[in-house]
Amino acid sequence: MERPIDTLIPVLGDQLSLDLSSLAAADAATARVLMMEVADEAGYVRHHPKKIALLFAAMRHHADALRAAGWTVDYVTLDDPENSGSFTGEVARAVARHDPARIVVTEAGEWRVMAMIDQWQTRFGRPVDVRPDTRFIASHADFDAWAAGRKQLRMEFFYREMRRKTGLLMDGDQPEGGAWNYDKENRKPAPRDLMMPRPLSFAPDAVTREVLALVAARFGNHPGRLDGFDFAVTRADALRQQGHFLDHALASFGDYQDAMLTDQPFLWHSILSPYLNCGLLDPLDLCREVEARYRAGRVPLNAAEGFIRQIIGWREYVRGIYWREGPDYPQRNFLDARRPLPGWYWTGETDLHCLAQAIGQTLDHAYAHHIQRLMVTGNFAMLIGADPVEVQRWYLEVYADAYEWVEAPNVLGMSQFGDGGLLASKPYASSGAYIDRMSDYCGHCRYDVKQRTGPDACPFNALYWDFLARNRPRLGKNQRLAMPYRNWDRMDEKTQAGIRAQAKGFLDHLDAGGGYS
Ligand code: FAD
Ligand code: DLZ
Ligand code: SF4
Repeated sequence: MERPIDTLIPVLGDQLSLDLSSLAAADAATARVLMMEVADEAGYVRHHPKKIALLFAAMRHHADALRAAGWTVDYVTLDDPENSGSFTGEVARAVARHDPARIVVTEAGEWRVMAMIDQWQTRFGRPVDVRPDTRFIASHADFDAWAAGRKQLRMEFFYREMRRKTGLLMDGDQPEGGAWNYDKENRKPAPRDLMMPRPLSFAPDAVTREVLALVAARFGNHPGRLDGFDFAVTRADALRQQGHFLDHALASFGDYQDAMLTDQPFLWHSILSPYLNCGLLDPLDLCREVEARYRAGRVPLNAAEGFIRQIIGWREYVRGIYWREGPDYPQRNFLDARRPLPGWYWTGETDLHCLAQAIGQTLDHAYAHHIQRLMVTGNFAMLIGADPVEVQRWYLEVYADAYEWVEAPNVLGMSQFGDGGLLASKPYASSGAYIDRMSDYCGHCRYDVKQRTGPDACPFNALYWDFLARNRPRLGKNQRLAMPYRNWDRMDEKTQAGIRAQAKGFLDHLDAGGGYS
């Protein structure tokens, strides 16, 4: 006789791990796992079709993995005629089906979904046990304890705590090699003639092909290309991509971390964030593998340290900030920026070559690497004064790795300075010179990166100075901007007026719907 179900375990689309805390708190013999493709999640922003396909295909394969591990899974597909379209609606139907004594769920990755879960106990009249997400290294309490009483929450100091906590790249209580951070060695422009690794390509199986047909039919009008979908959708394949990165790209990851090259979207990056964020890969396991390669003498310290810092430093830190700052954090707008994003952010049709590259690759692959996100699309959006809520929505839509906990601090805090300096000590604003130094983009561009004014001048140049000038009341006292403000003050009035007129001409053109295309 079948035993009654005592525990319902909703497993969300970014919780695709067999080591999930909710599973650890239940007995497979008397629990029912609930996985659900729901219209609300797929539609709360216009996610890139590749992102939805990744999630649905990975969810369907994960349901099989759970079954193979002994769990019984109710899986609700998007096209199930009974599908209510929401997490709460599907939990309600599962409660009605199984009448479980309790619900156990791993905490959600964002405030929006936590607000839903918080209502379940009252709504369903039974205990709801919300377990911490143990896939992260720092718990909320760890982060709050670190942050308490500090005037500034700088990533670097948090990162050192995480090194100590995990023991990664430690030599006793000292950092391996004598320094905590080798970032200075990680700023080389990429040479074109080196053999560049490409991420592995995974041919869709029958399950994934069914998802692709569903996504094409339901979300084909979302921005981004679905064709060419070749993400890993199982843990085994995600581990293959991890191994491929460790073997072929990690050694150069540090050196070329900030580099950009025309028609080379991936360079020496890992392309692992979509898998880390949905649960197919484990961040700490990955870091231990990276350390092992360093200890075996297979990769240099600047590469291993640089990579580990991104995961146990930045990734954990932005999550800590997101939960600490509360649900209103994404609404902040320190620079009072109100301009809509240009329509060509959704098409890539612009003659600013750097933006055409970063946006085009994003629409093709649901991926761009960090410096493209920060110093091209993010920098440009901040320089033109784009509304940070709109900028965040764009990032949340177009990247396969985007979930609010990681997207919002990166976009609002790091890239738009929308939190006024909580996360970044100064705005990541730059003229065309930075892009020219770190890429080959400017050589392919119709604009001249050396000119500030005139019809061929690189738009970033005038926009950069105009950004500083118009935001002086808010930024003028920032010590880290003292030098650029001094340089601006050294220019004569006529030069300043020419630059500002150039920027105004460009912004007027954007406001009139001009695409520079
Ligand atoms: P690699 O360059 O190989 O780095 C290794 C890993 O480090 C990544 O997989 C990621 O897990 C982690 N990592 C690196 N930098 C960060 C960071 N700043 N914050 C968190 N994790 C980091 N990352 C996301 O996962 N989701 C997002 O929605 C997202 N939005 C971003 C928006 C902006 C404006 C910026 C500037 C950065 C954003 N990032 C985001 C961080 C970073 O750009 C991506 O994690 C990275 O590009 C993913 O590609 P990769 O796996 O090849 O990374
Ligand atoms: C991103 C996403 C999408 C597109 N669709 C689903 C879905 O149908 N079902 C699901 O469980 N999860 C989905 N997700 C991921 C969720 O949005 C993610 O689990 C929450 O953001 C966590 O707070
Ligand atoms: Fe971008 Fe300016 Fe370089 Fe063109 S010249 S690629 S617009 S930075």
